[in-house]
Amino acid sequence: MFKQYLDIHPEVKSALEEGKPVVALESTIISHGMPYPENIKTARAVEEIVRENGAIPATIGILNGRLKVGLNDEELEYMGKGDDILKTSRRDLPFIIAKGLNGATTVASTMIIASLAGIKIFVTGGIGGVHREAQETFDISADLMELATTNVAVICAGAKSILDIGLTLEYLETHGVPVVGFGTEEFPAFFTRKSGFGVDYKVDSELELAKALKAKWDLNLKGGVVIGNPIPKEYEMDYKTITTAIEDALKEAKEKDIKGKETTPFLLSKIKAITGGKSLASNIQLVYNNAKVGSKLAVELSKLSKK
Ligand code: PSU
Ligand code: MN
Repeated sequence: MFKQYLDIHPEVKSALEEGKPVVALESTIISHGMPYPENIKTARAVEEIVRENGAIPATIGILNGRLKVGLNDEELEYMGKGDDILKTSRRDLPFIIAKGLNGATTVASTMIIASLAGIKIFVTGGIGGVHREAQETFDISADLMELATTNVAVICAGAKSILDIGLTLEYLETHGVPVVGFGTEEFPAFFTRKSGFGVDYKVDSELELAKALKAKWDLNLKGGVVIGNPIPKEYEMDYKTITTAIEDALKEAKEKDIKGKETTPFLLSKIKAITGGKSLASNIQLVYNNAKVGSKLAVELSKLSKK
């Protein structure tokens, strides 16, 4: 039934049929998270890193209402360049399809589409979460609900402190979503390795992670896992610089009354402008680092699944 909406790239399709490791990648980070042309350059490099580490990349997005699992060169370019690419989360999917529109998928909708295609591992930069002052605004990303229900593991560099990281972790705990640190006891804060908040489990190898994922899903414990992989030290941002930038961005968002789906893209582009592009360089590097871990994890998981 759902297959009629999916266009799975032939290379991805045969990899999935043969039980080879496949890694899903999102497109909101391309269309709304980074400027052109760095976005496309990064997206291509990430796909290359996935290949170098033994897996097949499947960048997910929506073109003319079709759910694309794996984009060709031209399609990827359009995701980064087109001016009619709508940020698409769970609630938007049916309408983007019905209207035949173009959509960039968020963590939530990428998880949904990956899961429909049979992909278990998804690499991105950062997840959405509970925004600061959510007590007043009710702004909680649909990414969190998705993690509670959809069986896909998300490798990220943690959550940006544009969010209330503490409340984000509480929400995940309530919904039974494990939060894991890859080689760390502390949940990373995207631009920095530390957030001041601990993880549920520190895991030191991709194999150990793969075993935990297999056990979770063998036991029918539905939902995803958040794997926090800290940005490499050499690309980490100065704590004070990034904290000030985030605070300034939040202040401006409030003044301009930015709301709903515009909030996250607004904050991301403000932070980039305030840091003079430094944050973009870090952002790119942390995604590369996540692609490495995610691909190795996909390789281990596919080996375990064959046993
Ligand atoms: N956080 C980042 N970079 C991003 C996003 C979040 O550091 O690009 C994107 C992801 O696609 C994520 C989405 O799923 O923003 C969350 O948006 P919202 O807060 O509106 O749910
Ligand atoms: Mn929101």
